[in-house]
Amino acid sequence: MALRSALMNVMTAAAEKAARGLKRDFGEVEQLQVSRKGPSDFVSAADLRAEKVLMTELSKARPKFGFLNEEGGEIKGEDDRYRWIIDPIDGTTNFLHGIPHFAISIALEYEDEIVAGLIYNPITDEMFSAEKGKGGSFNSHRLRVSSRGDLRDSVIATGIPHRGRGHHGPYLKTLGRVMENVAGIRRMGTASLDLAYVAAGRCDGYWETGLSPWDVAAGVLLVREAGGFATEVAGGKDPVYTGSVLATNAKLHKPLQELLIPS
Ligand code: LIP
Repeated sequence: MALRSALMNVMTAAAEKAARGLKRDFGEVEQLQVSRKGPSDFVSAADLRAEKVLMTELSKARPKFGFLNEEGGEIKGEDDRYRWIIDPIDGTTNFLHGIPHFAISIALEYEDEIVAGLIYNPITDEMFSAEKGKGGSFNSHRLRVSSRGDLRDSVIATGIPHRGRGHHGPYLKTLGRVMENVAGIRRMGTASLDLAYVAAGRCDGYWETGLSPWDVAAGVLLVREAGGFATEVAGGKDPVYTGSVLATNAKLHKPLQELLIPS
């Protein structure tokens, strides 16, 4: 495995620092679960705290870069070619319910292109990262998508629209078509980790719509650097800003897309 670049060192250090606070806060949420008021105010505060740590650490190392954040929105940098796109807790609903499946997601954009991405689950201590043109890594292994070519053997992740989000009827029809043709469907609740799992070959494909750039910017790069395809569901090249994502290993893109959008 090649030595980690200076840029990746910066991203890793920021994620590890934010993760320490999130781990403490997650322990607290597990306690708050049983209280009547529930932990939602506490979780919003944890989200903001983690975002602040990420911004402080990333700005210390790269003071001129801007930000696009889930919590704080867009902050212009002195060098407008570079922008961090960060989600301090992707999978907020899981976090809020004490489910240990959430992640910090950090992407770096250079002149409108994602050039580096890192996704870290602080609870499992699994870190997935990639740089454009250099491949990716998962802890100390090389990231590589699965080689399954038959949908019948494949595990496909998705995001199911919930209250107030998405078109439930059409989604259920699509899901029905996919269900009948695959070995298993997973709805794990964290888009960045769904993409990281495709990049690591744990899942063979993933689709979801209605997402935001901070949910997917890092993960899309990871999938591509791991030898997979990441497009919009309809095939367009901009999953990050349309929030419509179809990510698969190298063989399943067309067959899965044909189920999602039947001709
Ligand atoms: C979440 C995504 C998840 C999606 C949720 C939500 P958040 O991001 O990771 O896959 O289904 O609706 O968008 O809000 O936890 O950062």
